[in-house]
Amino acid sequence: MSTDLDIARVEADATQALSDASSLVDLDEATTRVLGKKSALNQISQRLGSLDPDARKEAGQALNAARSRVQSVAASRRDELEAAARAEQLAGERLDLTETMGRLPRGRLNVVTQTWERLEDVFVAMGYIVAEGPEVESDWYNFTALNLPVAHPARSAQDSAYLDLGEPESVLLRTQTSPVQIRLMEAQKPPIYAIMPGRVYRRDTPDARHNPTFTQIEGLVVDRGITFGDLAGTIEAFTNAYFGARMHSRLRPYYFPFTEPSAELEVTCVICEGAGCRTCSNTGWIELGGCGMVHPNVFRNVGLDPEEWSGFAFGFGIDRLAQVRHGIADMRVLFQNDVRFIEQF
Ligand code: 2NM
Repeated sequence: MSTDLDIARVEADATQALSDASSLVDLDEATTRVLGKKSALNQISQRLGSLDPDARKEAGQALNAARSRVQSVAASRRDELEAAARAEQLAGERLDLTETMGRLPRGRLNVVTQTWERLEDVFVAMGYIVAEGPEVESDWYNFTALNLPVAHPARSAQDSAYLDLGEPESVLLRTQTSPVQIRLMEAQKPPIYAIMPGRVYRRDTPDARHNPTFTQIEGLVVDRGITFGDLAGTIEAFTNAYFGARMHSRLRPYYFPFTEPSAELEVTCVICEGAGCRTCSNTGWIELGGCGMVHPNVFRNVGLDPEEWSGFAFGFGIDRLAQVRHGIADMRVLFQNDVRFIEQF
């Protein structure tokens, strides 16, 4: 029998059958047919036993070589068909979104939120953590712990929004984010390097420079040996990081019950860069907030020894900062949700 010829023909037929398979199901069938138990290749293999040893060896090698070539044809045809099936599946699952694109206007963050996030970035880069706390506060956290005397005008129902809860005038919407600092000092031992951004509430009549609800960012540092120089340096570093290296800060004596000494915090006018203009009333400086060294009574109120720890705190309005930075004449537009305004940022 002419085994060589048989092998060559069977291999050619098998290769053809595999190449002709046009789907994975076809290919499975063809593979069983050309490589399985009842395949022509297998039948030749069974017939080898009747050959004499030399011829058997030679034909056996030829048969094995042919089988492995057929196997690799089957494998590469499988790769091709699988890739084609995957491409077809992806094409079928494709969603046509062209109708929605360009039609739904893209939303954006309010300019106050953008300012808030930029401020967080600047302080986080300086190693500060961001702390948050409740907006409904007790008289203790909002005033008493901060060394505000019982008769302080800020406590009056005229300035603060008290809730009809518990004892009269004992629960209110926080008027500043400082209560978060009290909570932080109670909760963790110094060193503390933290900022507290958040919404605060005062009973103001809205005008160009005031909203009864506004956002504030305060900072607190408590460590050993912190000085007023550290405070001034930190404020200057912040001013350079946020406004740019050409802008500077200055501190002017002021009074807050929770800090001693206290200072008003001003930065170079962003409009005229210090030359003097209407926005800065010709002073070259814009008032942003306040700061000071944490009052010893505040430390005592949270159980810290003022002989061991010292620190500084600062606070400024986020809305005011956005107003100054973007030259917004009237603050009320920040919350009127007029898209013509919102779209500009
Ligand atoms: C400001 C200005 C100055 C302040 C002080 C404290 C605390 F808790 F350490 F006493 N918190 N915040 C502070 C000091 C806030 O905002 C204009």
